[in-house]
Amino acid sequence: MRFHGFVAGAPGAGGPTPPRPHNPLYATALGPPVKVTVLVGSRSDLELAEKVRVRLTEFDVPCEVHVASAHRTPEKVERLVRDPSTDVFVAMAGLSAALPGVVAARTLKPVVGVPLHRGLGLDSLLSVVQMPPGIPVASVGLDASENAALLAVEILALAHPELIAKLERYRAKWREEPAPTAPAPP
Ligand code: AIR
Repeated sequence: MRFHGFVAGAPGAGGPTPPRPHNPLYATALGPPVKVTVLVGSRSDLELAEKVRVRLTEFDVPCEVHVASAHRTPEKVERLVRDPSTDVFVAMAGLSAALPGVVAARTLKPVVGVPLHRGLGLDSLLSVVQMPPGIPVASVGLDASENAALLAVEILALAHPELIAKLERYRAKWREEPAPTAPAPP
């Protein structure tokens, strides 16, 4: 499974997939280059985007972070969505969080949406989750940057099974019992 810059509604959509441009920057231990592109609606969201980037880096998954708002800089969003070297998008925004849905509307690649808790919480959560039929966004919980990164890795693992062992090791950490504490002195 690999998507090669296949953009919904783009000229040629539905026809043969164009070849993926080789970008040595993204050639990694994973073999064929992969890339996750993280979009955030504002500079004020960058801290959570950084958590996604750090987690992806632990999995050796290259990642780019861009500030691009569906409302303030829609042309930039459009341009980034058309990047043929992106495999999975993670889109994060607060308030009226249209960003994940707007990205999903312009691509057939998987989009992981992260509603950010900036206002009520419910505002961004519903904006990301309540997509109309036909344009799915895989939403994680409010501010759940960790899960967004892991979901992106799980999607990539479908085509890059070498990621599965890393995911298994990560899961195993959650099963580890805490080290027994020494009994309190009498
Ligand atoms: N936002 C930016 N453009 C559209 C939306 N929904 C979101 C950002 C941020 C919030 O508005 O994702 O979480 C507040 O942005 P700022 O720049 O005022 O801090």
